[in-house]
Amino acid sequence: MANPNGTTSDLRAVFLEVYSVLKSELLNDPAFEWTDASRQWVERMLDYNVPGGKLNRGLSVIDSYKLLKADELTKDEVFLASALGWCVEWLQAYFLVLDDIMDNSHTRRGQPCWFRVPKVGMIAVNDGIILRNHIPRILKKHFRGKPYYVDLLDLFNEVEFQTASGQMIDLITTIEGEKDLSKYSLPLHRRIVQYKTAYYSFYLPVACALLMAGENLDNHVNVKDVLIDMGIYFQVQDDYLDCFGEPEMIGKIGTDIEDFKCSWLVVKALEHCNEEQKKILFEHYGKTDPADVAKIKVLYNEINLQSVFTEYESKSYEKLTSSIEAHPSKAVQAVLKSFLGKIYKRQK
Ligand code: GPP
Ligand code: MG
Ligand code: MG
Ligand code: MG
Repeated sequence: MANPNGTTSDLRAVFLEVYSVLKSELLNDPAFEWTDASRQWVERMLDYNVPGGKLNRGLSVIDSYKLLKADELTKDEVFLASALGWCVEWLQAYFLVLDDIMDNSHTRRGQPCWFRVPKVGMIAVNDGIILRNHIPRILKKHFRGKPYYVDLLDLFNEVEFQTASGQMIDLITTIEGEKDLSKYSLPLHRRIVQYKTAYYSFYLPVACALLMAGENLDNHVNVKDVLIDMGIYFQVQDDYLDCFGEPEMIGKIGTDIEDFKCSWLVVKALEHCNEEQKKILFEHYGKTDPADVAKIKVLYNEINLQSVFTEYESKSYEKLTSSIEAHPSKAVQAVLKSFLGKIYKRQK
């Protein structure tokens, strides 16, 4: 039976079973002399940070592989596609644990950010490193003999580099004493979100499926371009939800205004406001006092940013759909449409 995001609940259950297998392999990894306490720490850290999200990225690897194969998958193929899906989710967990420290966030997936859990604190930094190091261990155990093994390792390395580079631009625009709203523009926003979000969230899952299907990634540059545009649209939604989403729904409390982020909302606000409103933006954006944040939110409402976003959302959907339909392969079209269907008008 298909649920609203198009993934069968069966598939989700199978996917979660693979999580248990991978976790148990990592918890019994002979490369480390485990004590009960160390094993328990890693198990709790994994359960807290890896499986609790929407799992869209991970499940997309299996969905995409199925569409590319256009054939019933063997048990072995389902396991391998799931393992790759979990590598993407492990990467995401690693990024989120560290991103929440850097963004000084409070909650994630409806619970306190990992570094805010009592007794965790900055051990979370090392946990992030552990999460990151689990990926090549999973790949080595299950893909070492595959002809695409080296390409997989290279893909994860490249995408991690791209994400960290995007994160760096995201962060250095907010340095205390150098905050300058007049530097914020759509091209800067695009550059940040392309790197910090689009490669790992959109290109990576599909690239994993393509490699598993025996494809050469160099032959799929146009697929990559569409996925990058989809990832940019996804991060604009994330920026929008940071301010206008329901924390209970999105599982996190927004911090972009306080953090002086180059969010799509502030870029659009700069575009749409008059001189007086601009003064308010310059004076109150990037301050932690709730009274300052409230002034920014009032201004966003005055200039009707919600409808600017709705307009952007439908335009993006149209553009993405026509780029997808221009693709020669029906299987690839199906992969891209399935991905777009999962995120269009998302509320979380
Ligand atoms: C999303 O930014 C980007 C990431 C989570 C990538 C982090 C990269 C690292 C190298 C740590 P965001 O801060 O808007 O996400 P969220 O709103 O979920 O906190
Ligand atoms: Mg963040
Ligand atoms: Mg961030
Ligand atoms: Mg965000």
